[in-house]
Amino acid sequence: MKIRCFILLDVILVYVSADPRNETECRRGWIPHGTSCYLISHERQDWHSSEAMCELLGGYLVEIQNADEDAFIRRIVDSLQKSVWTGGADIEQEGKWVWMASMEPVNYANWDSGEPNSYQNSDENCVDVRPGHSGWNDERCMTIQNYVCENSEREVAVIG
Ligand SMILES: [Ca+2]
Ligand SMILES: [Ca+2]
Repeated sequence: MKIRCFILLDVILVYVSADPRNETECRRGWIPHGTSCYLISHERQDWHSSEAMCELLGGYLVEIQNADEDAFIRRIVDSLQKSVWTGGADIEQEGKWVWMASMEPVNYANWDSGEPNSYQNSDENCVDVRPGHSGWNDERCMTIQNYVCENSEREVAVIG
């Protein structure tokens, strides 16, 4: 019985590795990292349109939950040399930062020094990551810029 199980497992593993999506672990154009896949936009949108675009593409605006994911997004931004929207905002309650797709509070946070500052009372309610900065910034949501989508569809190979 035990042997039969192992044979069955082998068959499943062969089948899984034959799945074309598993070779890249993410859909075409999406970059794998950790347990997620990421898409860097070519075009620029305000925050709300960025959120809508990510949804349309089968994801959500990136939610940065830990230092590792933060460093990954930082590398993207620094190589792109462009600011990108994340899914963080304090739209519903000033000063209460939330990842809007999951509605999870921003527990891990890496604000740039002096941020979030709602610069000159300009109502900066959306979180972006800017090149050349080590932390995040609050920015006016109507600012047009690039964005990063995330989805959790990454297929991580099972080691049997
Ligand atoms: Ca995430
Ligand atoms: Ca700011």
